[in-house]
Amino acid sequence: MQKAEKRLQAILQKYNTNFVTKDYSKLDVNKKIFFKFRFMCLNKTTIAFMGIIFMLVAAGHTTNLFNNSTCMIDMPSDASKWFREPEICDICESVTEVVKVKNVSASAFYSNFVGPAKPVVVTDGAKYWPASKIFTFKFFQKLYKSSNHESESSSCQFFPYKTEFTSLHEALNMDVKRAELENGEPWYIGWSNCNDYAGRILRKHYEVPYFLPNTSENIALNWIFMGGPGQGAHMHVDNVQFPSWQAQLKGKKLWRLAPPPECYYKCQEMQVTVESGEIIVVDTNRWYHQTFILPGEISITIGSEFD
Ligand SMILES: O=C(O)CCC(=O)C(=O)O
Repeated sequence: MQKAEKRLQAILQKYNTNFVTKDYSKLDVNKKIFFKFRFMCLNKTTIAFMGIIFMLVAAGHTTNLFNNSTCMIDMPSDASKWFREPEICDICESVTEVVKVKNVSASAFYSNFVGPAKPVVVTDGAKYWPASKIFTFKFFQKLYKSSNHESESSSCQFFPYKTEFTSLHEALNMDVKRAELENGEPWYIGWSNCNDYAGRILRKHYEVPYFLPNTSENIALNWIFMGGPGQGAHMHVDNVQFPSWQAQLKGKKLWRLAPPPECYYKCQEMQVTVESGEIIVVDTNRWYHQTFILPGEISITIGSEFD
C-alpha cells in the first residue's frame, strides 16, 4: 500500500494537470495521501523554523530585544481591569466623602479606614518630614545621576504620562527651564525607586507614617510622582498587592476617586484635595483614581504600599 501511495504521488507530481487531479480526487486513497501531504509540508524542520520565526516576532513585540521590558507579553496598561474580580460594593456603598482626620491612632486608623477600604486623608501625616524641604527636581537629579536606575531591577517602573520621556534618566535630564516650569512645556512623571542606595538616602528624609499599625509591613519600594500644575494621572485602577499611602510633600493634588463599574449604581464618585504635609491612604486596587495637580508650585509626593 505504501508503495502504491508513493507511486501515485510520483505520478501526480509528474502530471500535475487538472485532468489527473480531478480523477485522483475521486479515489479513496486521496484523503489519506492529501492528509499526509499537508503534514509533509509541516515536517520537523518546517515546524522548528516556524517556531523560531514565531518566537522572534513575539520577542520583537514583547520582550527586551528592542526595549528594556522583562515581560514575556506586554499587556496594555489597562489590562488589569479586564481580569479584576468584581467588587462587593460594601467598600463604597455608604462612603460619600473622603474624610480628613488627624492625630489618629493606629487601631482607629485600621478599623475605620484600612479594614473597610475607605479612602482617608491624614492631615498631620507628613507635617514635619524634612523631605518636604529637601526633595526637589534637582535633588532627584543629583541622587540618580551616578546610578543607572532603570537597569538595576525588573521592579523599576517609569510612567511618562503625557511627556515624551522614555526613562527616568531622560526625564531628569530635561532642560532646566522646563524642569522649573518656566518654558510652558508641562510635564508629570512617576517612578518606583528600585535603587538601594537611593532608597537609603530617601528614607533619611521621611518616616513610616505614624498611624500605620506596628504589625503592618511597610513595603520598601517607594513611588514618587512629580510634575507641574494641570498635569496628573488618568483614571485607572491598579493591580498591586496592598493599599497605598501617598504623602504630599510639595504642591497640591486633587484626587478623583470612582467606585468600580459594577458599583456605579450603588456608590458615588468623590474628590479630595491633598495639601502639602498631608497623607492620602487609598486602596488603589479597588478605587479607580485620577489626579490633577492644582495651580501653584510643582507637586512632589512619595508613597508606598503597606499591609
Ligand atoms: O499621584 C498620582 O498622580 C498618581 C498616583 C497613582 O496613580 C497611583 O498611585 O496608582
